[in-house]
Amino acid sequence: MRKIYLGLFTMAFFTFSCQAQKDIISGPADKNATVETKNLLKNLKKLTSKGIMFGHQDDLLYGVGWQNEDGQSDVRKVCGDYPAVYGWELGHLELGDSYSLDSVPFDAIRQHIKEVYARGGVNTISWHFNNPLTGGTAWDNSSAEVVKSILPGGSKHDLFKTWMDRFTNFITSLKDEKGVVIPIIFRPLHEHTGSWFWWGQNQCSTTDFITLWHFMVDYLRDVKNIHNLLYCYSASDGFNTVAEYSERYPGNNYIDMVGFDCYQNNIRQKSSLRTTLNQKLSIVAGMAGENNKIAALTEVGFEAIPDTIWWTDFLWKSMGNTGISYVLCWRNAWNRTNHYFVPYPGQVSEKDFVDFYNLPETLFQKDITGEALYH
Ligand code: BMA
Repeated sequence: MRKIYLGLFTMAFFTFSCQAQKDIISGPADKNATVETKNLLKNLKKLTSKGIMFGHQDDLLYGVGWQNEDGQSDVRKVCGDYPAVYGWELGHLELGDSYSLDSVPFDAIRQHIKEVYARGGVNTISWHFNNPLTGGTAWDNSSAEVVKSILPGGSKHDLFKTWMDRFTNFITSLKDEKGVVIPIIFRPLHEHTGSWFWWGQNQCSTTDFITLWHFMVDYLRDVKNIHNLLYCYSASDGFNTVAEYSERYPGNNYIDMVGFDCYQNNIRQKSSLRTTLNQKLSIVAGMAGENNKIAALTEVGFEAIPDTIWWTDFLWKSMGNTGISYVLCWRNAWNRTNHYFVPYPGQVSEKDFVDFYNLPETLFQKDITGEALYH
């Protein structure tokens, strides 16, 4: 009997200490998140049993051959429905500019975020902010001192706080007509496992990266009282194990979603990439499940989509069985030749995109309208 008690006690202790170590939480990382933000997280989790939401960067702002036309969307032109998820990019907001690094007025982004929220879609934000130490772009990876310089005590800390304040002003301006602040999936410091941005793997230590993440969340959440953000940890695809993927994970109290970005670069790569993408998504979805988080393919694409069956034969086959929440394809630039990642009418993968749209488990706006994600 004593042995049984001892065994039970050990098991209970073990379970407890594992949980304590992982600090599994049920709601958002922000305990004071608004009701709508809490509901969004809860409903996103629920929705993973139904399918994978389709997302597109800058979908309503411009597309191939057009720019700034009300109600327009390349996704809608091709399949008759809007995406379920929209990515928006805030690079240069930190400078106080009124146009983003992609020449988009921030006012237009704000307007579209409101429009998406009003019809029950999901908004996510990335931020290619400039290099605060050198004054270069986000891609200026010339110095390994940048992250340190913006941490408390660093020479650029005050400057960085002014950037966070500008971000705060933008985020608090995202309100519906009743004054409800709109929930946003915030995906800062993305692709940090690569070394092409100033916050990348070779540009800062693990400790400094995590300290920066903590500073940003603490500042927004506890100092600025921002409570409409879900925080997304989004690596690049250069990892092979969960340990590599999680090396700079800021902890369960600082993260709501986990994902990574992955691009196909040539036709020959297709079958090997399909296999590895599926494996990596399974790793991340498994890690999300264990930590009570949601997983996503936060950026994906094959520039100019030269593969006529890319959607059903590559994308769906790589992710269909992984239980992720959403997939986001990158933008269809109007001012950069062949820089597009979803089809437009007449594009070679158009028909296959419609087949992808018609799969019961791909979710677009019409599939999620009834889900009332914010309620
Ligand atoms: C990149 C490209 C760039 C763009 C940047 C930020 O992948 O699309 O043209 O400036 O994203 O949106």
